[in-house]
Amino acid sequence: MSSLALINEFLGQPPNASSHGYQIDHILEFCHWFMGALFLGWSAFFVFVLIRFRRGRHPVADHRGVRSGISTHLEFSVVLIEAVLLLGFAIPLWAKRVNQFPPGKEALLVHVIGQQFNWNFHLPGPDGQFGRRDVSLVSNSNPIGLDSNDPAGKDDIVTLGELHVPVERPVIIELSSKDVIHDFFLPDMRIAADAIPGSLIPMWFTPIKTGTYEVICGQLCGLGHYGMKGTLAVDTPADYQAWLKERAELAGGAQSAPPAPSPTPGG
Ligand SMILES: [Cu+2]
Repeated sequence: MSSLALINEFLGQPPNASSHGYQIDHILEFCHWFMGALFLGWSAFFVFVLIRFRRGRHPVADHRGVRSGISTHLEFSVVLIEAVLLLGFAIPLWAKRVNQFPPGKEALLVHVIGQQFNWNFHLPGPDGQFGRRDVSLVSNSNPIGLDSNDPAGKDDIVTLGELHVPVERPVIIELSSKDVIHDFFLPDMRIAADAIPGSLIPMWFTPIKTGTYEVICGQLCGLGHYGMKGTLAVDTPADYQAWLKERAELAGGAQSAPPAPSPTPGG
């Protein structure tokens, strides 16, 4: 077992399935080995000090203090390694992940809307345009408040708890919440971000392995938090097209069906 697989096992992390995930894994791995070395080093130093300055040998404390420069050198090396971690790994990774989004044309844009205790996914459909959403239209049958009078929204795909994306294509997520703070967490893709009511939070990843992955809420958001789960299906391009077609047919079927009775305002 490689040391990286060992750390993943130790942290209970699933194998990485995104293009940037190995960078996260490597920094986690490095930090754990570094902290392990610090722990052993400082523990050994502690034991050494207990013995070296025991009462039997130094019955009276003196005021001269430490003469050797060894602790200064040790402290300096720790600061140096931490500076390398921060400047060499953490800041470049952050800059790449947070400031450099893939070009919009290349990526698949998805709206993710959290609510107690579900994830709603909103895709623009074949026309590539999102329909208008209005909070006053939110109901049990219309969980994201999609405006049925907006032509851009006619072919939109709205799913509850299940998101499909094609493999090897960047996915940009625009995250929001209808009620409280949630956290959209895709452990296999090594991304997570808080969904904050009133804010649109962008995040992105590129899935590199097909399969079905878990979507979880990473922020305690109420009594049903434990059940706030969904699935992310990473499909081959052909499977993804088939899924889109299936959803479009479903949406078409729903449109030809008689409209569901809606509560009359003030009634
Ligand atoms: Cu939640």
